[in-house]
Amino acid sequence: MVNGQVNPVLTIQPGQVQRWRILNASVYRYYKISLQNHTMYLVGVDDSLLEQPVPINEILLTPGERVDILIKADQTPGTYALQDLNSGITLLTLEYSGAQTNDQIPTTINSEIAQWVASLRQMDISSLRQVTMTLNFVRGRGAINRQVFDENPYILESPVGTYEVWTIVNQTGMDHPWHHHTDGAVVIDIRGGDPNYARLYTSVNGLKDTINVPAMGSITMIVPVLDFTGDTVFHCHILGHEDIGMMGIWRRV
Ligand SMILES: [Cu+2]
Repeated sequence: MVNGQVNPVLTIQPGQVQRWRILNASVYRYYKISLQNHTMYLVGVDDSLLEQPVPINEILLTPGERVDILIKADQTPGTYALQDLNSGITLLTLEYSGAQTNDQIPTTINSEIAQWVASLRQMDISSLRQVTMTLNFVRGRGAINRQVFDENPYILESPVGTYEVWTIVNQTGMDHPWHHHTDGAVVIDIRGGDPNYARLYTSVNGLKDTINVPAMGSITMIVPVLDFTGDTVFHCHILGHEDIGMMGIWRRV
């Protein structure tokens, strides 16, 4: 369903550009989204806008991930399917309708955050605190560093005003969408899984808080710990895994 409806129709004027903000609000489904005959222009990720639109033909969206994309109605007027390539299901139908117009895809998004993220990618990470966290199943429960949340939660204490490098290692045979609250992170390495996903998110200058950790693979990110003291959480965003304990406490001191 999209906005609570099965295959709704969305109209677009010929020549019009629309901005779509897409959230995967499913409990566990992974979508690989593609719009028939149309290029999608990625302009935003979970927590920030990019410096310029990135043309893509498909994008993996795991539970909790968000993307902002631009769509231009530059094809023969008709109807086109927004598809999930994983299941073959049509999620939404785009229908050309109304008067011709001629919107342009902007060449720059001009995000100050993107410039800041670009500078973070230049950091000497060897001088930063390195943290490794593992995702596991233990006795049928979910765990981080083999600790189940409601039994004995793993607690990571991070000083506010610092940057840390986190590596999340998936020690299970299935993917898990990692999610942490508060500050978004700069993804610098993804091992395993969809190579397009890894290439995209290790290169775009955006802040992410939900990143797929491939089965038996890993992700590494620079985490700014800049605002807010207190306790928050990180967890797998497959809700069934979070519910059985694949969650930890992030204590910001
Ligand atoms: Cu999971």
